[in-house]
Amino acid sequence: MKILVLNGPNLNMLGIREPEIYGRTTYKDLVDMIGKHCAESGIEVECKQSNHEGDLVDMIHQAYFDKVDGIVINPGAYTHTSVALLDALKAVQIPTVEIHISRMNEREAFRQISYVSYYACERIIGKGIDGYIEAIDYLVKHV
Ligand code: CA2
Repeated sequence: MKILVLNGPNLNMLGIREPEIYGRTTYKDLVDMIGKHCAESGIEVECKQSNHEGDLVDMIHQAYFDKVDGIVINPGAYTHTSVALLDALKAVQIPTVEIHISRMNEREAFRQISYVSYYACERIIGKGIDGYIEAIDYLVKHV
């Protein structure tokens, strides 16, 4: 089983700013945690992050050519704006779990829309960084 974990804009800043919303775990800690969990579970995993919408689209396309079995995506702010990410996911037809660290449903009105949710087979919201592990395990169980 091969999984791609994709993080969008500003998530490279995890643990550095706004710890009251996103916690104190850094992006490197997150990648290490995911790597450890996947190694223990015999899952091949790659973690990628970009602050650029087109790069994220390219990474989703590449997942198709790399024969990735499942995608875990936190699109960051592109969650609320990007039809391009939704279309890329629809194009590659790879099972995808959407994850958000914060309880975005309880935040500003503009965070209530998620374009990616129109494709995602599961959504994990507000469970902190543990949500990434839950998302991976969901894919392992259902794909
Ligand atoms: O809760 C989430 O995971 C979000 O996807 C995070 C996005 C936000 O735009 C979404 O509404 C919800 C923002 C990511 C910003 O990450 C930062 C991390 C640390 C410091 C500053 C920003």
